[in-house]
Amino acid sequence: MNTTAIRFKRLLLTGAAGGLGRVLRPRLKAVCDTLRVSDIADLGAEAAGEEVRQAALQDKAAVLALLEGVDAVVHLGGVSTEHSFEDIIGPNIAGTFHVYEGARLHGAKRVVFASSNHVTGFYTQGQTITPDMPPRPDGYYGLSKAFGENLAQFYFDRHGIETVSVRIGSSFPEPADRRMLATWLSYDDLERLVLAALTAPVVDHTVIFGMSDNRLTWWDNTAARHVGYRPQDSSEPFRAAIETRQGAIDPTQPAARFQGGAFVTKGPY
Ligand code: 15L
Repeated sequence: MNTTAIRFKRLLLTGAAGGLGRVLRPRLKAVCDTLRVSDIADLGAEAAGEEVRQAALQDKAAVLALLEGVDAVVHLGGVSTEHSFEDIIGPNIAGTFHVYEGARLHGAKRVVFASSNHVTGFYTQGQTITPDMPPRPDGYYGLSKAFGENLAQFYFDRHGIETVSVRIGSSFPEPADRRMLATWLSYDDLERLVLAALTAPVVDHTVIFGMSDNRLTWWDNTAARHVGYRPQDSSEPFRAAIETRQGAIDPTQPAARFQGGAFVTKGPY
């Protein structure tokens, strides 16, 4: 479904073996001569036009080498749900630093950073928020993503590396519950968003929400327009089935009160 004419010489996709990495791998391959894919997990066979590089994000030398000869990075890698701080610090804190250091040393000009709605998970579902409101992380995972956004700002201000930090909502084949009626991001819209973020002429450091054109929303995504992202999907066609399946929910429960849903009480602590 990609229609962009712009082709990159070499893109790097981190976290390529993860849920969204597997979705984006073939779609990004279509817009570049070479797609370098990386993950700590097995990446399978190297397809034509791919370079497969297994690496741990906490391994600085390995990550710096990943950035060699790369035009732009789609950084999805790292721990993607709530874990102990000790489990998160290596991949998400040190790892994201290594990606930016690699970009700086090897001249990569732009990063699309997979941030998360859990940066602002402690805003209530009754609020509409904008990306410039203060972070209210709902756990160590959300905190690590807030750190990544700050890192992106720093590397833009100090080194001119541009980033679109995408606070991804819930990107799955379909919205699975009532919360995801607001947070859902279809895979096709994910692709549209990442391509827009890679190809917009100027982005500085922009923070946007990764959401489809959902009728119910807690996020003012005006900032996404200047990146050129126009979502085309919506959670609305799934509403009736979700409401029948899930029934009524108790609005006093934290998972129903806060935007981060069940994440606000998750964790090994
Ligand atoms: C995330 O950041 C997670 O990576 C994903 O697994 C989902 O749980 C999503 O947030 C969500 O909030 O639904």
